[in-house]
Amino acid sequence: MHHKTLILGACGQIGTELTIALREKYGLNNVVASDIRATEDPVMNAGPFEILDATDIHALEDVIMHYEIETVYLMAAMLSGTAEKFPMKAWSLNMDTLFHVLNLAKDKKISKIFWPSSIAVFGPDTPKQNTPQQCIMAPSTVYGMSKLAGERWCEYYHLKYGVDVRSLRYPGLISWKTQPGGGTTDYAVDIFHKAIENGSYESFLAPQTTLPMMYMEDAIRATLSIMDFESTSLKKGIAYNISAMSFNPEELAQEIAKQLPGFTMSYAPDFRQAIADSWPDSISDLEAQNDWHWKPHFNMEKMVQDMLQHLSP
Ligand code: AKB
Repeated sequence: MHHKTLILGACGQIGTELTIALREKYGLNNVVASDIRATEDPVMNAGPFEILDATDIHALEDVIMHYEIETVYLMAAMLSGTAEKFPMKAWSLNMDTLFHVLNLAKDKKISKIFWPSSIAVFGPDTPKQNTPQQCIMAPSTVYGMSKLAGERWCEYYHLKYGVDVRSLRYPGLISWKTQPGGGTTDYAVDIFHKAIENGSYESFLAPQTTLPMMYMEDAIRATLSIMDFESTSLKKGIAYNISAMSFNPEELAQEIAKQLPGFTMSYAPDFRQAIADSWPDSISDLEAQNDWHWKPHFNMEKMVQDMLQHLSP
């Protein structure tokens, strides 16, 4: 079967691993990777790659028509830390690109969308522990507001126009292949690079700041699984909570030190502390378990082992 897929923001942290996974599954030529800048990365250039600004609807439509794209993964976005510095730019990037793909699906030019939401949809009044799928949200960050608004629009387009859009509320994602950029949970990736290079790390979040996290391998599996799942138990148009592990910088440092003796951590919280303080400590993914059988494979210990193994020289 000819199943053509386009990834927007393919060079980013999630986009890179999604490109690899989708090409393995559907074949190199059936998955078009795209990003705003050219890349020398052999991973991207192993199959079709397009330089594409996802805010440019005409360019986007041209690529979709040219390759006869059926499914779009919209991974281009500005994350929480950068969005606080450039609120208007973040809002237009995060919202315009979503409207473009939703409207293309409404006009039947594509048939399926994946759009990532985030734990950032929750805010300071949200229950902190085991946060349920539905509760008070009221995010206090620009990024969180764009994600919550995006969730509402996805549901609206699904109910009103029958658009097949699927979504997950990703926790902080930890990976070794590509570094994240501009997020509040980025410390949990940085720490591994610095631990291996220097044996020490200065955290921009305070020691007790607990946040929900997930290893990239699980996040990619969750993404492919929600996109493949075809049963009435799956609610389309809603963004599911998914969960794997929760820890704070001190606990992560202790686990790294167990596996990399001598590692030391210091703390210098910056503006991202306030963002992290507004997010839950842990997430309940009961609905994802029930509706499409979600289950993570990696806990913190297994994740640390795998990260150190892949990043160590
Ligand atoms: C961020 O920190 O902004 C992201 C997220 C939790 O969505 N990693």
